Amino acid sequence: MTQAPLTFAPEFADALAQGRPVVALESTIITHGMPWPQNLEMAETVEATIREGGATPATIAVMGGRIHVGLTPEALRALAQTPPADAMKLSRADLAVCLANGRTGATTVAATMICAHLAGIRVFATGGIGGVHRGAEDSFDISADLQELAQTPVTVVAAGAKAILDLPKTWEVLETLGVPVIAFGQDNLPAFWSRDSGLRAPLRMDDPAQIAAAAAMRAALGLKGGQLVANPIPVEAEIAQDVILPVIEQALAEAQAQGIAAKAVTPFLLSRIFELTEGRSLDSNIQLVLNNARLAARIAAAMTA
Ligand code: PSU
Repeated sequence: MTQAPLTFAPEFADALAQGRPVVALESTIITHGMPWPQNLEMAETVEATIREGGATPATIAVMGGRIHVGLTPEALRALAQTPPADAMKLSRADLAVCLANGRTGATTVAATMICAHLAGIRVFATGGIGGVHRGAEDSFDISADLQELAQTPVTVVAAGAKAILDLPKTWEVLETLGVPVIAFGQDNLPAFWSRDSGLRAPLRMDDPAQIAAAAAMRAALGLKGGQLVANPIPVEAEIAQDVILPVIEQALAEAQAQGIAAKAVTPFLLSRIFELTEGRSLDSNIQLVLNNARLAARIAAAMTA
C-alpha cells in the first residue's frame, strides 16, 4: 500500500474501481506552458475530448499538501489563473518538497508520470516532452523527463519533443536510456509544431492496441520504464519547418542574451514564439494536445480491453 498523499476525484475513483480506461493529464502545460484564458479552454477541451473517446481524464496537480488526481472544474479554473510565479514547476526533484511545504505545484511530464503511476494510471497525454536543450554541451540542461521515461512505467503520448530542443540529441539520450520511442502512423519522428522532423523514428506502430500490447510486454519482461508515443500534429494544424525554425532561432537568441536558464527556459521560449507567430504557435499547440488526448484514450481503452 502506498503512503502517498493522494486525493482522487470521484469520477476517477469510480473509473479505477470499475477497471475503465483512464488518461492522466499534466498541469505545467496549464500554468507555465500557455497564457490565460487559452490555458483553461485547452484544459477543459482536452478533458472533454478524452471523455468523448470513452475514457476518464485525470488532470494532476499538487495543492494543500496533496496530489490531486482529477480536478474539479473550480480547481482547474483556479490553477489556470495562478500566475506562473505562484505555482512550483514540479519534477522528480521537487515534488516531495512542494507537498511537505503545502505549496501549489504544477506537474511536468516527469512528475505527472510519478503521480500517475502512484494512482494506477498507465497512459498520459501531453503536448511535447522536455529533452536536451540546444547548447547542452555547455549548459548541461537536459530535462528530467527523459530519466523519468527510463524508470516509470507510463505510456506518454506527445507530439515528439518540443522543437525548441536539440531533437537529435534528445532521441540519442532516450536510446541510451532504453526508452522505446514509437512514431505513430509514420516512419519519421514528428517535431511538435511540424509533422516531420526529417529524423527516422527508431520504432513505428499504427494501431493503439499494439502500443498497449507493447506496454504489457515490457511489464511481463520486468523492464523498467515507460514508452514515448510520438504522435504527429494533424496536417491542418501544423506549422511548416521553414516557417517555425527561424522563429525558434530568434527566441533562442533572445533567451541567451537575457541569461534565461534552468526551469525558466521552456516557458520563456514558448511565450516568445507565441508572440512572434502572433498566436499561431499556441493554436497549433492546442490542436496537437487534443490529437494526443484522442490517441491516449484509444490506447487506454486497449489496455483495459
Ligand atoms: N507540452 C506542452 N507545453 C508545455 C509542456 C509540455 O505543449 O509547457 C511542459 C511539460 O510539463 C514538460 C515541460 O515536462 O514542459 C518541460 O520543461 P523543461 O524543458 O524545463 O524540462
